[in-house]
Amino acid sequence: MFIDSFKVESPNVKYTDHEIQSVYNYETTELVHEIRNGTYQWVVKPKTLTYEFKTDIHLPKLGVMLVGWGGNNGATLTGGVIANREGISWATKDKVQQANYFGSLTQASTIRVGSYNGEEIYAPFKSLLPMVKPEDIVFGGWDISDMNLADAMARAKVFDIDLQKQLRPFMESMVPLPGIYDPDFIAANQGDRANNVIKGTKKEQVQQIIKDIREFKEKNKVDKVVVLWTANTERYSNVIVGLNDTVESLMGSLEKDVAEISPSTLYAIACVLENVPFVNGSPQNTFVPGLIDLAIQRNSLIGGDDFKSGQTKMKSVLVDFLVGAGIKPTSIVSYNHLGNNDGMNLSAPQTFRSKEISKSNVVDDMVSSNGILYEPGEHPDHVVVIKYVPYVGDSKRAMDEYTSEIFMGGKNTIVLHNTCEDSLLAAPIILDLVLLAELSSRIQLKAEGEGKFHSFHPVATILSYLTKAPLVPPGTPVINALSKQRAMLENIMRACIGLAPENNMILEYK
Ligand code: NAI
Ligand code: DG6
Repeated sequence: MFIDSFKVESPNVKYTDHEIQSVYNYETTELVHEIRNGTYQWVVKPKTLTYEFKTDIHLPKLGVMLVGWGGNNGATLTGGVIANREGISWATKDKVQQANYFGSLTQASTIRVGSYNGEEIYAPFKSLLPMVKPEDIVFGGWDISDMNLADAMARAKVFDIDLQKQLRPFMESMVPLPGIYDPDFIAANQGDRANNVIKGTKKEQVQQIIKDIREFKEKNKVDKVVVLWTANTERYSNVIVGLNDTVESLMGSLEKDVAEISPSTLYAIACVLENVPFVNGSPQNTFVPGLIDLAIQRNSLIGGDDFKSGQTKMKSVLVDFLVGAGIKPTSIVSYNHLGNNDGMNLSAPQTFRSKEISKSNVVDDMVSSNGILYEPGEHPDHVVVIKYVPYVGDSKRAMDEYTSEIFMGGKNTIVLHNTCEDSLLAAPIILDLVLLAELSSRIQLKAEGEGKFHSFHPVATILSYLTKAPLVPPGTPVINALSKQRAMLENIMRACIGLAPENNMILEYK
């Protein structure tokens, strides 16, 4: 059974006019490795830590500024939200299609809230905590191409033509602001697109981005802005001592107009200086060490990297299942071909390399979790291939072959073939990223013994369900397994309303 909303009644939770306060007992373990009876032993000690959470329930008017607004993802997200807001439906060859948010964790998934008369009761994920409605977001952003969003939507060839016709009047007047263009960081084949660029030194470019954010806020009367990079994948920038390894070196390099600071890092610097959350949806190392330190210093949210939309999402489910079932994946080969502008940009070796890195490291946590299957340091062979095939446009083909060792030396090969519009997978993820980034900025917490409430660590691990290569604070484990990432997010939100984590024990029926 499905319910729309619910309220928690508990001594651990209090709803006031402006916030939800909760007290939450975090059940965890402490490990000790010590000599007992003359030999080293691992000892696991259950431990309970009490946390307090408070969530501001005032929903801000939210502005979302996309870097790469006129790209396939930017145009698809903007059009999709407008279609939902306006209640647009359109004729396809199959049926009359209604706008929806399928593929969005926050808008289209549910959580279990309990059992009622022997029936499982589910509620919308978004009912856990007050969240901004997508239709209330004001969209804007930058693009190195000056094409308006209606034409960008047509260029993307993602939406059905009947939908495009209905969206056009809403999107024609949306024109991206000039962006920071540096041909050294993206493929040479993008040069023809760059007719809308910010001139000047790198420092002046950062100042322009800050000015743009302020003017956007002012013009649209928004309370908060989240900036998200959905522009072309860049090559990795070199991380060099004295260049970008500390806050001082990064800011010093900015003053000196050093060439190796990438456009994405420049946008991110602007956002951190302006205390505006910045999320990176592409794989490049925007968050060089100096930038991460700057964000930590200024307590400004950063999150990323690289949307986890299709093939990798499947991988982080399938490998988790295989390893969790005691089956040993030994070879994972992932091909994709696509024909959109992203595919064209990724046809250059240096930008492909960024994507190859983020697509390749996604099974490490699952592999290292099973020392029965894998020797220390042992990994499955893992190969990632991406080819640009213009004809298929945004409709990406992903083919995967997983070979595993099973019982008594047997081999098991699973082959997957997935065809789907890449931007229709990415757009709902972008929506979730900005909504969750905004929500997380309204949550404060305090562990027992801590004097004051504080926000989450500025490196937003809470977003990791949505990214291929979750950015984590130094020294924090990276979790890629999708079910663990979802549980982390859901359980933190449950803690904010004084609910225990979903434990799936269903003891009441045992
Ligand atoms: P796209 O090529 O259609 O759009 C990118 C846009 O960024 C273009 O309009 C381009 O003009 C603009 N741009 C490039 N550099 C810029 C800069 N420095 N400042 C402002 N604008 C700039 O690509 P698409 O398909 O929208 O993908 C966007 C990004 O998202 C790519 O990096 C892609 O790898 C990444 N991504 C996409 C996924 C998907 O499922 N669609 C999943 C994971 C990541
Ligand atoms: C080719 O792989 C294009 C990429 O931008 C992907 O579409 C994107 O990284 C999505 O990857 P995945 O592995 O999540 O489907």
